[in-house]
Amino acid sequence: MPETLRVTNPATGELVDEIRINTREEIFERLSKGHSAFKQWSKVNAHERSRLLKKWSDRIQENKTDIARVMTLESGKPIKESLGEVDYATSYIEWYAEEAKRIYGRTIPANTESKRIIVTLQPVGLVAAITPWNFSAAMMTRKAAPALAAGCTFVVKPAEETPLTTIKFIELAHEAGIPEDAVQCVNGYGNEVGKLFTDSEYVRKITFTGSTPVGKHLIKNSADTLKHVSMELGGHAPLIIAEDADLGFAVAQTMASKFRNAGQTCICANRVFVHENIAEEFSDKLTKEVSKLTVGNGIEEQTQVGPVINEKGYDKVISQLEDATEKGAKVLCGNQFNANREAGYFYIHPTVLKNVNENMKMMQEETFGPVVPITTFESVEEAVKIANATPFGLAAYFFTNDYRKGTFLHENLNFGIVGWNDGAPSAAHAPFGGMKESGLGREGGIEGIEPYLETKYLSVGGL
Ligand code: TXE
Repeated sequence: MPETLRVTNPATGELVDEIRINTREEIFERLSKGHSAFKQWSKVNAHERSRLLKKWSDRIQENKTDIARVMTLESGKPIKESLGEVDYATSYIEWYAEEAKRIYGRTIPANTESKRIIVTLQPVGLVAAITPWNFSAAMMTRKAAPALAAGCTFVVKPAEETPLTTIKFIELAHEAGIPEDAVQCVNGYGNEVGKLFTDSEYVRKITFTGSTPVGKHLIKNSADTLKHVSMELGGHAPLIIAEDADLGFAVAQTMASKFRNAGQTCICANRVFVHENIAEEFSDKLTKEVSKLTVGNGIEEQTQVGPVINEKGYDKVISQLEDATEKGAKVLCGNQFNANREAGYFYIHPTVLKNVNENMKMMQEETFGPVVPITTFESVEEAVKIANATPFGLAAYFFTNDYRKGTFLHENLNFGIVGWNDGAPSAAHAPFGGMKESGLGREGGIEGIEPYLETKYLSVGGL
C-alpha cells in the first residue's frame, strides 16, 4: 500500500482527502524532467511566457469558488479570506506575467575604443520550492510566477497539511498550456523531500517559506551544491501606537493585522506597544471589538476567525498563553483556552492580554495565533529599542500622525516591511521579505524576479 498524506479539516477533525506520497524514484524523475525541460522553457520567448502566465491566472480565477472552498476545508481559513487569497495569489501571476517582458540587460562603457561590455540576465535553472500551509496558494504563486517568468522550471512541495490547493493550481497551469515538466508538484514529508531537493545537482535554487530552523537547515544543506537560496521565515512583528495616533483607526488596523487567518501570518502583529497615556483607552476599545469577532468553522459565511491549523500550532499558542498568565499577564478577553483539543479540532478564542513583559515566551517568539499582548512605553525611542530587541526582522507597524516621530520610527526599526498607519502592507508589486533571522531575499515587486536570474557579462574585444 502506498503511503498517503491524510488531509484533515482543522475545524472539524474530518478527513478531507488522502494524497499519495511520491516515492523517491518519482521525485528523482520529476527533478530530472524539470532539469531537461529547462532547455526548452528558458528559450520560449518572454512574450509567450507572459501570455501563458496570464492564461494560468485566468484559469484560476474561473475556478475561484471551488479553490477557495478546498482551501478553507484544508486550512480552516474563513471562506471570505480564502476567496481573497485566490485573488492575492493570482495578483502575483499577473504581476510577473508583465515582469517577464522587462528582464533588461545593459551596456557598460568600456575603458578602451576596442571593447564593448554587455550585461545580460539569464534564468538560474530548475527551482525547487517548499511552501507552508498558512497561505497555500499565494506562497506558491509568489515563487512559481517569477520563476516561470524568468524562464526557470519549477517544482513545488506543498505543506503536508494543505496540498490540495497546490495540486489544483498545478493542474490549471498545465491546462493553461505551461508545459507539464516546466511546472510540477511532488508530495511528501518536508524533511525527506527537502533532502532530495537540496542533494540534487539538477536543482539550482531553493526557495522556502516556513519556520526559521527549517530555513537554516535548508541553507546548510544547499551549501554542497552551492544553490541559490531565498528564505521567507518567521516574524515577530512589533506594532507601536504613539500617543497622538488616531485610536479608532489604530484599533481597526491592529485587528486587520492580527486576526487574518487566526493570527497565522508571518507579518501579523505579534507584540503591541502602546504609549502609556493612551494604553487604557486603546485596550478598552480593542477588547470591545475583539469580543465581537465570530469564531467558527471557516466554511460558514459569518465566520471571522477559524481554528488554528493543527495540534502542534494549538499547543504552541496555549503554552504561550499559560506562560504569560502564570507570569502575571491579565486576560482582557478570550479566556477559553484548552476548550476543544481532545475533539481533534483547534479553536482558540481571540485573546487580548495586558501587563505583558519581556520575560514571557510570547514576547520572545512568534505566536501564530489570535492573541494580542499589550505592553506600554514612555517614548518612541524606548519603543524602537524594545521592538528591535529580537533576532527577527520581517514586519513592523506604527501609528502616528506626527511626521517627526514617523520618520524616526521608519528609519530606526530594523524590519524589511514597515507599515506606517497601515496594518496590511502586502502587495504583489512591493518587495516582501525580512532582515536578520526572518530571511534572505525579497518576493514581489521588481525585486522578486531577481533571485531567479543570473548575471552574465560579455566583453567583446578587438574592435
Ligand atoms: O513550520 P515548518 P510548521 C512558523 C510559525 C509556526 C512555526 C512552525 O511560527 O508556528 O513556524 O510551523 C516543510 N526540510 N511558520 O511546523 O516545519 C514542511 O513540510 C525541508 C512561519 O508548519 O517550517 C512545510 O512544507 N522542508 C511561516 C514547510 O516546511 C521542511 C509559515 C513549513 O513547515 C522540513 C509556516 C525539512 N527538514 C510556519 N521540515 C511563514 N514564514 O509564514 C518541514 N519542512
